[in-house]
Amino acid sequence: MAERIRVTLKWIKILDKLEPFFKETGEFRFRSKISSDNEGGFVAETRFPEEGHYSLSDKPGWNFVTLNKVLFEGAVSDHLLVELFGEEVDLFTANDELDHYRREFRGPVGEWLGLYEPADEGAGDPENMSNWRISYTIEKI
Ligand SMILES: [Ca+2]
Ligand SMILES: [Ca+2]
Ligand SMILES: [Ca+2]
Repeated sequence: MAERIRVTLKWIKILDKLEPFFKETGEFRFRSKISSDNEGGFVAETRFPEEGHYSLSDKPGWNFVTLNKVLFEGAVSDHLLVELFGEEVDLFTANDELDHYRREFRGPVGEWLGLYEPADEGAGDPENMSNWRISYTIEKI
């Protein structure tokens, strides 16, 4: 049975600014890709910020961006794939990529509604990557 859900990205924390030591902040851009093979299959992509970049450091107080951004609203029945990409923009060399986040949900929607955060699954927590951390919710609407 299809259920309507909402995926909301709460925040992002940068652990490596991917810049030389003398540069205080990096120029970060992000992209989400929410997809499913349900309902005939779909892909919903969102870029943020819409223009420009976030200036973020990896120092406490400067490495955090509160987003509360809705990445997807729609119907699914038993499959959802959440992917997040981040890059730090460089002018004269290729942009630096943050780790690719990928988490796939299968089975009844009710089993995977909830809060996904970096510190609740021990070592290898998927939301706790080598160079960034994320937190998001999947809720029924
Ligand atoms: Ca860089
Ligand atoms: Ca840069
Ligand atoms: Ca987690």
